[in-house]
Amino acid sequence: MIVLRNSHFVEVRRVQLMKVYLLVLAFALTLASASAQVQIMCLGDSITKGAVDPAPSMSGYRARLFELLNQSQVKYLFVGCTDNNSSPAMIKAGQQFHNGYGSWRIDSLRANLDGEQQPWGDPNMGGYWLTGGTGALRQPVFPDIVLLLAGTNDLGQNASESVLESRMTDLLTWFQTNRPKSQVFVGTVPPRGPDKDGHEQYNIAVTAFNTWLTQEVLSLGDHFHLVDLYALFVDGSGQVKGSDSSDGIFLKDGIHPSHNGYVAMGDAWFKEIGPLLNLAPTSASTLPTNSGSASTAVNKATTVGGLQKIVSFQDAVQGVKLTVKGGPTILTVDGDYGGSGSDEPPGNALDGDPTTKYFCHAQNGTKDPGVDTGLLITPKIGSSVVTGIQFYTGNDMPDRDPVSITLEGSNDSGASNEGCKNFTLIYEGKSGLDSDPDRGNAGLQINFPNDVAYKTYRLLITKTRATTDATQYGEVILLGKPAP
Ligand SMILES: [Ca+2]
Repeated sequence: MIVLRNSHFVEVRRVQLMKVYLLVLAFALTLASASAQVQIMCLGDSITKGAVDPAPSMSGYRARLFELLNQSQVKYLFVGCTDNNSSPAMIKAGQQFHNGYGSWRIDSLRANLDGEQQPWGDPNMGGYWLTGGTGALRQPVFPDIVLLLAGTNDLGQNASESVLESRMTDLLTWFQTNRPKSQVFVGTVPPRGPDKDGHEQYNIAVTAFNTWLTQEVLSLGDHFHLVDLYALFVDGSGQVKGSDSSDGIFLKDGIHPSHNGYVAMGDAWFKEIGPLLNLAPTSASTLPTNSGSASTAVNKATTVGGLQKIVSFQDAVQGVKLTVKGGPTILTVDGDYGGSGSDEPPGNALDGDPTTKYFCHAQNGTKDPGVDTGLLITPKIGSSVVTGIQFYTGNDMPDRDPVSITLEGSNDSGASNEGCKNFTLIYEGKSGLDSDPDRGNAGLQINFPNDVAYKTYRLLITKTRATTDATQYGEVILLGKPAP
């Protein structure tokens, strides 16, 4: 009996290895003729594999990405160790490979980058997906672009916040350390719903995870990029879309996207990797890195935590000082801001670059320096309903971080003039920087109730972390939706 089981195991193993060998051989041959191609690895679970509807959404978002990449005429190659759920067109074009495995968690994906673990569900095709090895009959892979979507199964198994975060940090830092030239695009995890029991708790957890993930991705530097996939599946008020959604984007079985949902995901990935591909020269090995800093990720993200960015570098912005909620505006002048002269002006808070800060040391003599200063912003997108805010810290001096704020709105045509006090309080409270996220990083996203649309916003700092010489912040992002 034991012998039979062993021989059966050996036979299974031999067949598996042969399958892997043939797969790798095909892969290697493709690579040999395609050294100038940008290598793209789709990495994740069943959503990456493409479930639950074989047609027309067979291959999930990969099918749409395949279509868009072909239209772009960029030379590319999907790389990975499995080819299941790939469409006949993808197979014909040699673009069937990926690393999407049904039911897999973040830690199981991580374990197979440089080792082998077959936890459950889809087979892992021998592990060592990135590092290769004789046991796996596989050469090391150096993808130029990694599209990572993981966490759905961890969240589904009720992993705690700390476990989720530690698993994801482990996976992302593996790429940072071992594939430092790869550009890693990380998707926020879609919600569940809307029609099954237990989704409410899951969606609270997924929102918390995505908020953390946003900060984590930005903190890892310019090779890491956030792609907000969660946002695709919620409506303007943050509710998970149902099968009656007007754009056909919803979660068909409560977990996996509908056909239109997969198409939207393909569009979202393509939109984010496009700028890199357009810049890509003929050799993938010299794929340029982003210049600047984490700023690229901030610039390119148009949604954060499911809400749309209302502000941008194109907005009209002025500094404010000696101003309290409900009171008249006093505008700053050159000399009220800037470390030396006026080199750190109000616009630095909206330029999409966390490394450039707005530094304001105006003071009224009775309160801490920097308190009662702020910004007057008229967003270019026009009237909007703001329901969230997020700060990025400056490059130094944590004591200068704003920790308490007020946000007011106005539709007065003179709202940007000195002396205007026709403002309505929208939010008063914490800035999201109570816990210092370290320098140049995002604080917590603060959400608040509001259903009134305004054209101009007045942000005032009411408390800094400690008494010091000024207040400063790298970025401030107002979140919400354009007025209907
Ligand atoms: Ca800035």
